[in-house]
Amino acid sequence: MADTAFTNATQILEPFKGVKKVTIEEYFTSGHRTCQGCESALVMKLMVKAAGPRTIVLGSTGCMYVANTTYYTTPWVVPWMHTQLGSSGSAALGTAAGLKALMKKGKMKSEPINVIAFCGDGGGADMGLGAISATLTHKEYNSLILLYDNESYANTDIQLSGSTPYGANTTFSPPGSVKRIIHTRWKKNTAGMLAAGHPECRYVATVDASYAVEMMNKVRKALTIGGPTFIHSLDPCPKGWDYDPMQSHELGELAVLTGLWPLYEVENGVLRLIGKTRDISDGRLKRLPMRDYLLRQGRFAHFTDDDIAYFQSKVDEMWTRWLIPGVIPFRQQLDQDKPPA
Ligand SMILES: Cc1ncc(C[n+]2csc(CCOP(=O)(O)OP(=O)(O)O)c2C)c(N)n1
Ligand code: SF4
Ligand SMILES: [Mg+2]
Repeated sequence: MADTAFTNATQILEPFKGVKKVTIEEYFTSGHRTCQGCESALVMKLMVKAAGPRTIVLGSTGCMYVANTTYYTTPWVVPWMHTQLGSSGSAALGTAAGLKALMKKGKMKSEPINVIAFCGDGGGADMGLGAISATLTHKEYNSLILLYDNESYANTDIQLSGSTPYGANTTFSPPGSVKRIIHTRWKKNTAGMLAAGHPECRYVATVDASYAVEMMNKVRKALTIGGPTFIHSLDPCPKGWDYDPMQSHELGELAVLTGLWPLYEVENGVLRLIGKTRDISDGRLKRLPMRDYLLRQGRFAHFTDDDIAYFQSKVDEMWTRWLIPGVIPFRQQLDQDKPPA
């Protein structure tokens, strides 16, 4: 529920109780030029559908800016503004503060208006991380930052970002005959980091558009709860991940079913695992092998069995050794870790 004690009013957006209850109005329509099968475009559509018409959308440079505002065309029905690549956090905070000031001075009607700023993984998890962090410390302003993560700087032709998975073939990490794996770093844990480090932020969640109703309900909850909130979405990208566009939905599901992309929300400091992720955690569902996920994508086509085994072992580690499986990576020291006396 919205807490109006320290924020300007938020809209009360009740969750959609099943797909048949989802509203039919669209606020991200035709007129965009994203690739066929682009999950990030679907995320935009679901995000603003969940938010409704009294919404301002701000977006940093990247595919979801460029392909959605080609000259003379745009799919946005709600007010929309572009902001600089690393500035989704600043844009969210500035807009929320501006609205609040105008309403306070009586220069604009006092009413709840959703402020959503989106960013890509390059713009959000790398370049704009500082601005997002700052925004998440200002509990007096309502805004949602949604990071759509296609795991590369896609708009400039698939350069690797801090969110690119281990070993993936990107234009900055092409596999060669001498060195097969160029990108050797594990993906940054952005949502876990932001949830753990921002005590004033009341809501952080991970989403996946293959679970669309759940995703929209998390957007609705974030906007209702008030203060600064953050949602991280994993988005299959046919161009960057190199697969047939018709597999986008299935790949999104596989990311969750393999345990690679845990779905959770942290609300007022309480963690809740969601859906299939909770089933995995409670032992009702066995994680699918990473092989199924990796070998459907051209960006991992150079992987040997050893590479797949390594990737699998790192995902297993997330589930067996992390302090909170899939969410908080460090763990307490165990007796066997201690060096011999
Ligand atoms: C300060 C700055 N540096 C570089 C660029 C060039 N640039 C435009 S879009 C983009 C990629 C952004 O990647 P990401 O945020 O992941 O969004 P995506 O393109 O993947 O949707 C880059 C590097 C820019 N616009 N501004
Ligand atoms: S490159 Fe990827 S994120 Fe960009 S429009 Fe195409 S599918 Fe979408
Ligand atoms: Mg990206």
